[in-house]
Amino acid sequence: MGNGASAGSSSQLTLEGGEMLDVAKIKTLVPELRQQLKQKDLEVERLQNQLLLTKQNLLERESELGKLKGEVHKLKSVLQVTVHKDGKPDILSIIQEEATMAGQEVGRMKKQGVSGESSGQPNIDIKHYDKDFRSKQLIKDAILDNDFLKNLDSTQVREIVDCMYEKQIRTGQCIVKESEAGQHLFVSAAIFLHGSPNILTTSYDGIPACKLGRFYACRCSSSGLAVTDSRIWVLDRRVFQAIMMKTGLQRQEENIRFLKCVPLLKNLPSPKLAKIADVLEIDFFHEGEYITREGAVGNSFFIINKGEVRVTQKIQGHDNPQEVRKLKRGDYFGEKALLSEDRRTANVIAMPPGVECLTVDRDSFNQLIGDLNELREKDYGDEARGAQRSDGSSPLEVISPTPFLEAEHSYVRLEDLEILATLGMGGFGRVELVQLSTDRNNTFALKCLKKKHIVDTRQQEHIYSEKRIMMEARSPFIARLYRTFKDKKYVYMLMEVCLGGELWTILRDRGNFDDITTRFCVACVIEAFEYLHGKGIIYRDLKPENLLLTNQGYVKLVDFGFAKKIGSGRKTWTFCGTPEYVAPEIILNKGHDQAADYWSLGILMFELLTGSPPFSGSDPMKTYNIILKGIDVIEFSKKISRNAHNLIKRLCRDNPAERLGYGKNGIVDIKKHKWFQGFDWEGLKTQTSFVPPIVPKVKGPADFSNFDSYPKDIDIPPDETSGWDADF
Ligand code: 6J7
Repeated sequence: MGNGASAGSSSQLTLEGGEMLDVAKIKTLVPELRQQLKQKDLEVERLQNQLLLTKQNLLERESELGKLKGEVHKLKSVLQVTVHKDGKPDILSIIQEEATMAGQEVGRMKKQGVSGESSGQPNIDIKHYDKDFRSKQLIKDAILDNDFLKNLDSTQVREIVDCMYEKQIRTGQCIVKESEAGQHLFVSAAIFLHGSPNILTTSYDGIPACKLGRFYACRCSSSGLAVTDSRIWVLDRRVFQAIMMKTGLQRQEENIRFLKCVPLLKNLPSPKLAKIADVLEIDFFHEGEYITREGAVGNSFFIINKGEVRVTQKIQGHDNPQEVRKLKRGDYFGEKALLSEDRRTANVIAMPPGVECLTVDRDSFNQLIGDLNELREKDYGDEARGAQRSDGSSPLEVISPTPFLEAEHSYVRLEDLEILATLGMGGFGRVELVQLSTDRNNTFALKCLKKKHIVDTRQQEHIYSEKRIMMEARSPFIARLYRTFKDKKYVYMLMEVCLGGELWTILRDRGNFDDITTRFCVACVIEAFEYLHGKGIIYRDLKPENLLLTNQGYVKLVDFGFAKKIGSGRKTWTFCGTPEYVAPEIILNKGHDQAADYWSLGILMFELLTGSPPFSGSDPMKTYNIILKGIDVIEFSKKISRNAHNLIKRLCRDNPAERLGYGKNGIVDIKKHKWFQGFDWEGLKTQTSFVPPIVPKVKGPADFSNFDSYPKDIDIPPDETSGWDADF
């Protein structure tokens, strides 16, 4: 009996409050009470189940909340990069940007890099297909009518025309599948295409913009459906790349071959000749035409490729200019106005049947040729008429530091690492802050790359290149890579951690940086570039997202996924970079080199000073179109000082060879620019006498508070066991 009741007489029970209960009556109640108890038990069970469900629901909600937080962060970021010139966010751009990004990689909020497959030299058979004159003309017209392709030279256009093959399509056949990355270029003649109403609504005799978008390895949201049986001309993307590469190399080789025959230049080292070959323009002059006119302002230097010229001058005692000499193939002229005068000192006139000259403009001349002694000491015998000499200075060579390799942190094993937080994430995987279980003060950044994603996006070669370059790099302005691991699902990179956070996050929170902060950040990047370029490496993915702050506030370059060792005077053709930051020669597939990094330096300056990059469209194709219009059409905000404006323009020249940094002094020319006047380069290099403009608060080796928070990883990638990573 419980505490609350006592036995009264034999047939009665007395409850605590004095209430009397008849035992016989109770006995009759027992089954009913049992039944009630059972029901209560069932109810408890039901409630417990409900509680469990709610808990599960709660967990799901928590995970959703995490995702939502990511989305909010993403939207915030997109807002930052799509703010219009009037300072107001462009909602349409945001939506489109979202759509574009969603098409490429869910969950990314920062500017995202794109890359063609890392195939290196495409080993492709360039096959020609017979076609009649009308078809050839049709394809050619379509090419010349396209904003991108019209920039190609005639040899390239001819090759493309010859390599296109015919394909029959049936009514209703989908020409471009929604999910297909751009593998083909189509020229559709009198074919009616329709797809999503905003892009393909009408007939095309040329290349629809979206097809070209696919061609440039980005996606778009439209499909092309044939509404009648018809024919299209097709070019495989890899053949296009091979053509661009072959013709680019051929042109460069031809120019170099010729330059080697020019007595003035024949002793120059090959990398220098390659650079000169890059800047050459070919100009044709009809017989009798004045190529230079005495007394006129002159800005070009000429080398005769075909034909002959007459040189005449005003001579005292003669009414008319007198001929002083003739020049032939391989001879040059026009240096005097560039060296000491800005006016021409003689007339140079084309002789019959006309003359073809290789022309170099003033900037390129000064950077690449102007220091040659032969030019500076040239004496035409007309000193009495005021010709002057000027002194030259010897070019500064960039000395590449010897790599110092050491097996630092080689003792660390993957299983000794404990994850503390996520520092960054993307489609590739995540970067985790990890600590050594045996020494908690020892923290690292562990980049975990999904092998399946690497294989799907054909980035194997880039990953190896990233490893090679980062393992060897020893610069205070480049994050260290200590060692790598791999398992069935991931490859891992164990890297130095920079707990000051991403420059991108700080820029997002502050809106823009002042001149001093920007100068400091750009200077750190220049130091990193000087180191890399000295080793023949191009970086190709500069943007605030790839710059981290150390605890002291110095800037380090991270993410070498697109970096490549090309050597000196060489070019590469793989499409690489982040749309807003890619240089025109990359878009146009002309072959690119270190000069593409100088372009991106100008873009970085602009973005840091204003908060958004100068060239930005609602999708990558629009961005590329804006880039091709050039920096001159971009409005510069008042936030950009006069000197900064000047430097940006000199870095963002359309012609790579004209960019500051590409000349004979290399990157030193950038360091000497007025915007850097008084800047303590030595102090920066040694990281001693310098107080960085942003000194982050970092409480300890495990303090990740300077990074945004990321949702937990719920996506477990499948195993990838093809073996491509055997040597990783
Ligand atoms: Br070729 C040649 N011969 C002469 C000459 O006798 N006197 C001068 N002043 N110039 C000569 N030239 C070339 C020289 O490269 O003609 C070019 C006219 O333009 C001159 O350079 P420029 O003064 O820039």
